[in-house]
Amino acid sequence: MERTYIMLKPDCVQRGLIGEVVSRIEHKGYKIVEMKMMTLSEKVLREHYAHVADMGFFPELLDYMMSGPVVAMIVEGEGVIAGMRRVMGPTNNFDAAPGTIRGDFACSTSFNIIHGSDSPETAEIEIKRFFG
Ligand code: IDP
Ligand code: MG
Repeated sequence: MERTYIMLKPDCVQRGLIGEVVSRIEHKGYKIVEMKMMTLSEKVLREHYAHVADMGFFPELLDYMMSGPVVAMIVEGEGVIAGMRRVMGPTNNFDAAPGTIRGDFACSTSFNIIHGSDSPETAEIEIKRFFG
């Protein structure tokens, strides 16, 4: 069965939205097969966000992602990688429609509640990165 890496970001935890977001994932019918709370190091974040390291918002992204603990998960289901991206909504805050997690809860494009792998290749790498 397909697996993806999902991470509830520090704003999700700080705003008391863990239950709400986990419940949406479960209600969709996906299965949470691993879950842990952790605080991320700058080293792992520089790897995880290497594709945006040249962007102006990168220093702010590092500070945000280290501002508190995250909840890391492996989520399993048919077509779960693309499916979770649809449940999450797109990166751009304005494009994230109501009914999606980001559309309902994200205040901005930077502070956007949740991460989900964007392809089978990245899912495999990210599951290894955060779960070994
Ligand atoms: P994704 O999280 O939807 O896959 P990516 O393009 O991989 O989006 O970007 C990683 C993270 O960097 C985003 O989730 C968001 O927190 C931050 N980010 C991306 N684009 C912007 C932007 O234009 N302004 C501020 N932060 C951004
Ligand atoms: Mg991404």
